Amino acid sequence: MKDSGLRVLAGMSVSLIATELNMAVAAAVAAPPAAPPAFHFMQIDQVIGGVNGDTTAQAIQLRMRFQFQCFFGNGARLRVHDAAGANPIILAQLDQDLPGCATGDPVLIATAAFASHTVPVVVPDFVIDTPIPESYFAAGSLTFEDAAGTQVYWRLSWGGDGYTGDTSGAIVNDDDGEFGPPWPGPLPADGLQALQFQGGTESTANVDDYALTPGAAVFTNNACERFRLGDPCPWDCAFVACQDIDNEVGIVDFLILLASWGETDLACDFDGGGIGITDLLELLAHWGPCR
Ligand SMILES: [Ca+2]
Ligand SMILES: [Ca+2]
Ligand SMILES: [Ca+2]
Repeated sequence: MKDSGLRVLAGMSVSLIATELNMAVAAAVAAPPAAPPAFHFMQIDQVIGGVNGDTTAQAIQLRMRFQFQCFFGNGARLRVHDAAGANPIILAQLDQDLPGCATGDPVLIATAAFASHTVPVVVPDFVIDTPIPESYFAAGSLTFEDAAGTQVYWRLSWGGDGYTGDTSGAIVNDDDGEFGPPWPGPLPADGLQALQFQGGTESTANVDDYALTPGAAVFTNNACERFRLGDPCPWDCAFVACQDIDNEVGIVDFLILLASWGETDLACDFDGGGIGITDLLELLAHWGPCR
């Protein structure tokens, strides 16, 4: 009886994988065919300007909107602009191809000081050499663009009416090329929350597309490793694909724990000795968002 129940649940997790594969295929079919493999179909997924007031600790996470968008060797960069859209500063040059190249794969760019705030210690894909100045926090604009700055592929502006600069960007990621109006608040820097993309697959307007994370943010690098700003949350142990990482102890973690019953050396084996009843009970006891 137990075994058949496990088989049903394991089957459910296989069907989740199948759903992921179908979505990946659908996304691949929907992808515009003309552009060569590059980095154009990219969104700014999550940003934090400081951690608990430490404004030297900054991180930006990108997300590939389609597959084959990991070819940064072609030359990309991140820039920030002040409240008037002027005085741009290059935060980071993204100048090497990355191995993770599927739809939804993340790219993590962080300052060296960000490492002292994450569990485990962050391993970013690229380093922010020059952080966003504090004077840009009230209102400003972050752009993901090619290395020459001739094309802005994604733009996140903040500060509401306090930002008076350019809000435009490429139509490959926003149908009308208008990424504004800006998100109304400042760039978050005083706590553990990040500004996170909430929209669909492409940009409509920053004001509608972004919100603060409900709790402490979790950042993910291109190797699918998670770095938390809050307390450790080992029960958020499983995902089918990198883009499933959700900072929540939920159904995916539950199903994969059951499907891996008895196995060792897996993340959901919290107390060692193979995945078993104590692991299951621990997971259930911590059900819900990681705090
Ligand atoms: Ca738009
Ligand atoms: Ca989870
Ligand atoms: Ca165990």
